[in-house]
Amino acid sequence: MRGYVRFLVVGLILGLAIPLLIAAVQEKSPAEEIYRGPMERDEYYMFSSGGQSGGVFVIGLPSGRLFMDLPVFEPRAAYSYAGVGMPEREMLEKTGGLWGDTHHPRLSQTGYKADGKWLYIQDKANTRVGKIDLRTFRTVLVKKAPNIQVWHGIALVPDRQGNTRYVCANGEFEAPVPPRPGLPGGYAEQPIPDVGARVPEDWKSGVVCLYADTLEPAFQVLGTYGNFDIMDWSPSGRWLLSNIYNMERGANIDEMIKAPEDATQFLDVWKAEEALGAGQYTLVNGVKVLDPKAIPGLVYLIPAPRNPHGIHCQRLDPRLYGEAALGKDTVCIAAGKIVPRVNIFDISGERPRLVAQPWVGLGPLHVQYDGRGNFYVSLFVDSQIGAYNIDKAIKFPNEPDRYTVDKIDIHYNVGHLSTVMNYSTPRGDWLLSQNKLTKGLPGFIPTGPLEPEVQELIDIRNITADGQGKMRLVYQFPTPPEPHESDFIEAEKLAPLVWTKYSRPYDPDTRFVGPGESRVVRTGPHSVDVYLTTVRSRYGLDEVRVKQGDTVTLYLSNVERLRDMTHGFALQEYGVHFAIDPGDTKKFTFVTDKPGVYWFYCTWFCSALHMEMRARLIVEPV
Ligand code: CUK
Ligand code: CUA
Ligand code: CA
Repeated sequence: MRGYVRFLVVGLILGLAIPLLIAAVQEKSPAEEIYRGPMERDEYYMFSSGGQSGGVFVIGLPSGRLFMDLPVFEPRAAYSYAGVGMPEREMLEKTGGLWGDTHHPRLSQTGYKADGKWLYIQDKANTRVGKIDLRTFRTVLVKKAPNIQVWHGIALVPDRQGNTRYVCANGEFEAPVPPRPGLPGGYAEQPIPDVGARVPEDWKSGVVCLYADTLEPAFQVLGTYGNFDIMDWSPSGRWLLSNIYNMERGANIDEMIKAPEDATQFLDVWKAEEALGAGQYTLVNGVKVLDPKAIPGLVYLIPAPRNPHGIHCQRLDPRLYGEAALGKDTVCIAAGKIVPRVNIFDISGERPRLVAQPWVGLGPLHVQYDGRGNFYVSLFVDSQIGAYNIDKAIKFPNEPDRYTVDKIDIHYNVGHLSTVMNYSTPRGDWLLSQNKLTKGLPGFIPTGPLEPEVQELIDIRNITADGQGKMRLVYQFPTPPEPHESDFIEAEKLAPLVWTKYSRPYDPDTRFVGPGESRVVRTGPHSVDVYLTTVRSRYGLDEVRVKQGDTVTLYLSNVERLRDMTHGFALQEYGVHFAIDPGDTKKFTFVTDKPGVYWFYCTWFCSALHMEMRARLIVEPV
């Protein structure tokens, strides 16, 4: 009898334990990994540049769900951004225009970690940068960078405590500095030089750093030695790295790819700060410009693979970042578009040095890290991503079989690749392949000759610290054109910082209109101020009476207290449309040049009586 009980008990235990053991060993299916069901939140916010869309896509990872098409350099009525007559529009018009070409988003950091306060993104074409307040997900500042033409690479250089201090730019194209008034390029009095195959000797390109809070220029280091492309900062904040192509100074592609090598510039930020303190600068256009020839050790140029593109540094645990603790793990890797090799730089010493040049595959563009000792390279021509072990690549740079961990096919032609949290503390879980060409991908429904971009989510958790294991493609999701790169923050960190309602308007001169304060005030023979509230389901006035030829300044306050209770304001014939979030006040100016009666109405479906939420603008003829 006892034996029978024991048999039963053992049988029961085994019966329960074996399926559990099997479940624990079995990998989750891709669907289980990425699917977020109803009421299930993503683990990360991913901020992906919008490229030609001129803004930033806010995407949840790992699900790939698109949450917001955040406008920065383009107006967008849905988000009440930069409509005709609004102050944000003036900010855009003054700095270059109503479109952008955004490539590299970066999140501000406190103590070397993404802090969820600010997001920065450059506009390559118009040489400017936008600053986004992550409490409201709205662009609050746009500034043009001085003395350069075309802002490509970006870096957020921290102070010695790891707090974001500078937003630095690579000015890519050569131009006369300072730009002189008159003809484009500044040649008002002198003849315009015949550029031919070479750019003129005195045309410059280089680096400018702005203070991250105000976006006012801090210092600039210009050169006459090529085109400054991608940029990164070393974890300690000491080195600012720029990849430079076209050391040949060619003005056409044949010349630009002639020389066997180009260069990576290492700019010593701490030395730059010393030189600024010692007054070793000249003012150009009001900007403090440091001359690398006059300040020894300010920049080092190290030969890089021909026509390099990506330069990216490994970031590990922030506690290791103190200057003294910079160890052998401090590597930065540059990729060369034409040479199928990457340069591994060791930046732990007083001067950066090249330690290895391993072969990786065709068309290497960008490099990322998993924080466990491996690096990943996007191979545009091979349409692959390669994983390589850092230590082994340094020890055996001519034995790819020893340091290559794995390669995975992507679809197709990857540009950037992004490991989660790569610019703060890499998680080593997901790798995004941000592909350039979809080429009729079988799984995507066609959308005309232009297809959406495809992002591929790759599981890298199985790649070990000693360089073993396989990558696994788990998901493909479309994005509007054209993400270049992404930056990440934990959802649990950022979500609590996001405001549920506004506590102040964008424009500090804008006055909040409280409940019961709606009114029309004539301020002059041809000017009228209109104060108006919105709340479900009516505007504060049923009719607004003005005269033909009046300049109307409209202050519109949303007095709702409930998160997400946004209202709209669309006025036909006057081209007015904006949205207004809870607690916010919008200021808007227009001229009543057309007499008549115009209904204005709410464009956000806010209540069961949303259709009825409208009122009249009466423009009396004179
Ligand atoms: S660049 Cu787009 S693939 Cu502007 Cu970062 Cu390399
Ligand atoms: Cu307010 Cu619809
Ligand atoms: Ca070259």
